[in-house]
Order: sequence, then C-alpha cells, then structure tokens
Amino acid sequence: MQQEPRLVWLTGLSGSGKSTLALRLEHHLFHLGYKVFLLDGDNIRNGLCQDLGFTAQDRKENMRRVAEVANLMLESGLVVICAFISPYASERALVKEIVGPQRFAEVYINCSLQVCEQRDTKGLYAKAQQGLIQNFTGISAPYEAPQQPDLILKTDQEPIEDSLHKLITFVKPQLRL
Ligand code: GGZ
Repeated sequence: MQQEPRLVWLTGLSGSGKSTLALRLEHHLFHLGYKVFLLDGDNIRNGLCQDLGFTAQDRKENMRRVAEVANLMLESGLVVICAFISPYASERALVKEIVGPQRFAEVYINCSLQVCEQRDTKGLYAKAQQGLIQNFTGISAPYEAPQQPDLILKTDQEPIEDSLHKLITFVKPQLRL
C-alpha cells in the first residue's frame, strides 16, 4: 500500500490513556495494511533509554533519542506512533523540528490529574504522593499542556471507544499518498 510517512505523537499524563489509544490505533492501521510502528515507554525505556531516569535533563534526552529513532523510521516510509508523557513543550517542539513539521501531528490526551490519580492502575500516584517516587509528573514534576495541539482527546469525559474513533478519523486521511 502507498503510504505517507507520519509521526503521530501522543502526549499526556501517566494514566491518561496514551498507551491504550496508541496500541489500538496501531492495530487498526496494521489491519488496514499500513506499515506502522509504536514507540512507547515499554520498548524504549527498557532498552535504548534504560540509562535514563525522570529528571528534566533525562526526559529531554529521552525525547531526543526517540525523535531520532522515529526520524529513521519515517525515512524508511513507516507510520510511527509515539506515546510518551513528554511533559515539556520545548522538547515536543524539538521532536517536531527533528522529524519535520509537516510529518508531525501532536495529539493531546487530555485527562485531568484528579481522574488519573483516581485510576492509578499501577499505584504510582500513591507512591509519588508518599514521596517514594521522585519527579513524578503532575505531583512533583511539571506537565506543560500543549497550547495548539492538532487534536485533543478528553479521555476523562468520553468512553475510550469515542476517543479512538476520533483519533482514527483524524489520522487516516493524512496517511494516503
Ligand atoms: C512519570 C514515571 C515516573 C516519573 C516512572 N514520572 O504510567 P506508566 O508509568 O506506565 O507511564 C509512565 C512512564 C513515563 O515514561 P515516559 O518515557 O513516557 O516519560 S517522559 O516522556 O516524561 O520521558 C510511568 C513511569 O514511566 N514512570 N517514574 N517519575 N512517569
């Protein structure tokens, strides 16, 4: 299938639904015949970036490496989906610069901190509140919400299926040559 290389960048708090939406989008596009690859904390922080933590400096380096890898994948013609908290606006701008603005789409997974804390599926927010995890986004480290994202998905106000539908509807027209 002829396809346009694109980087779909999902940013949002831990527990906002980034990984779920990214995985569902990847499966959807794969079954349509697109060549697509998902980069997220699971396959990046366990390998390429296993030396990095969560200080501002380490997060920036995490973004830089992800952007360079994504760029190589784009060069090979892939559709790349990235799901990272990516809390700093300047680092998201750097990613956009590295891969080329016309190939980059920023999707803000907008879920309130309150709802993310309530979900706390991995118990990380509770640990961060107790001071057992340092530099935790939303608790002891900042999250700079995108000012002009290409798409906003309010995962605390609609079922995940609705957000997924909006995401697919947004992405698909951009992938055809
Ligand atoms: C934020 C942390 C932290 C701290 C561990 N702050 O919900 P998760 O568990 O599965 O996803 C989070 C993941 C964030 O990694 P990213 O590479 O996306 O972060 S960034 O873009 O800011 O570089 C969370 C877990 O790692 N985690 N410690 N202190 N999230």
